[in-house]
Amino acid sequence: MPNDTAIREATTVVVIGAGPAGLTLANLLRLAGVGCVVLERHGRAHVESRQRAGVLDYHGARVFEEWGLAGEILAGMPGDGSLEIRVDGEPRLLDVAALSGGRTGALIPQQILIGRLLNAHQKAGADVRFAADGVALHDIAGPEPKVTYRDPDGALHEITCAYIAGCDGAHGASRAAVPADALTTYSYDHGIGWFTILADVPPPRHPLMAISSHGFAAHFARGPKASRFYLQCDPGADPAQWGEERLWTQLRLRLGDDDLPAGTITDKTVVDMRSFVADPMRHGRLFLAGDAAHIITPMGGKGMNLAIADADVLARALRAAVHDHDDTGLEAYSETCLKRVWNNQEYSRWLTEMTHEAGDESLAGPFRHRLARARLERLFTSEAAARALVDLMAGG
Ligand code: RFL
Repeated sequence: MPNDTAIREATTVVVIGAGPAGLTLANLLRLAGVGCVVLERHGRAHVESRQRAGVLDYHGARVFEEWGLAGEILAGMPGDGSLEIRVDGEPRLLDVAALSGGRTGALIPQQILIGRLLNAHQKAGADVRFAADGVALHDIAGPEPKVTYRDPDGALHEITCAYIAGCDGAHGASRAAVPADALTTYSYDHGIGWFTILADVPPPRHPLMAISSHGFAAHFARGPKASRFYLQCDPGADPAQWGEERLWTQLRLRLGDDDLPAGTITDKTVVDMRSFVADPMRHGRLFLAGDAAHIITPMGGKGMNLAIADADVLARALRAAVHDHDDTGLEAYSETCLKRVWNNQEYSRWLTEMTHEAGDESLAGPFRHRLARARLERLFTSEAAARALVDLMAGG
């Protein structure tokens, strides 16, 4: 622990990280009457401008409905009623709303969700501290854990609490505070890269995945005037090698759309498709949630949704522990969340395999290429197969 004099404070839960997991949890704890302080490394403007995910699945939307937050968080956001899978330029539509019996989610860009969660929380006078430097966890296995950090003026704070929620993403301080021998970790490299851009291009009519021998591509809405595009590429590819001309040419080719307009590109990244799971998601009084505990590839759009689902389970468990001295929810937290995490890892892997191997034959060879094509075809010839897919899309 740092040895200069600290400003000593106390709360029930310290939430580390103001991403989807941390801000959902903080809002739910506020509604549950459980005191908490949120510590975020970055400034508010940075947190509110990070554009990543864009689909809240049915289960995620239900979380906000069940806690009475849907009006504030989801107002005006369109639904995601259909999915287009374009195969060799031929559009094929899955009516997700009909197949799922109306269990659809909402198209909401991650940064809008974050802004709304922050507004809802701060309007109620809640405590979110930005630019918290050097956040460190202490005594996490004991009865009275502490979290220290420096505020933007350099003052050291020490917050004593009953529980810590580690919601600080894949590279945060929380998971790193757990002794290595107390966690089993599982990693998988899918051997595929996704070159992704955000661009000022009108969104597609429906979320769109395109499969062809030129490689996988996808086009998703990110608000009324912006789109996120994904293109399969070599893992570790250098974004500098994807000049604008190559990019738009490849997108038009892979999406089978010669008329796709080129818009201003506002972000360019290469994502290597990797998965990671830490088990258990708890150590003593520290509970990990969201990307701090598990990373899933963007295929299937589940990263943000798993973060929200963890926050819901943790908020309910903490409410019971704090108000009713009932620890059963906390005891079950890790197992409950990991069941969902593995189910979604399998979904993401299954979808990755099918959509990539059905395209470029050189990826996994001609035999698997044909297996993937058969799997794909089944979605349009077997209602049971299509329903199985939309059931996973709904989440839960
Ligand atoms: P986040 O969003 O990373 O938030 C963690 C927060 O913790 C802060 N932090 C710290 N604060 C204090 N002290 C420290 N030591 C700290 N270290 C970190 C960070 O500044 C941050 O504010 O994790 P969280 O809340 O678990 O949420 C996870 C989701 O954000 C993530 O799963 C998704 O963004 C993943 N993802 C996608 N998910 C989807 O559901 N659908 C998508 O389409 C989708 N597309 C994407 C994505 C992720 C991408 N990235 C990360 C490359 C597209 C991209 C490009």
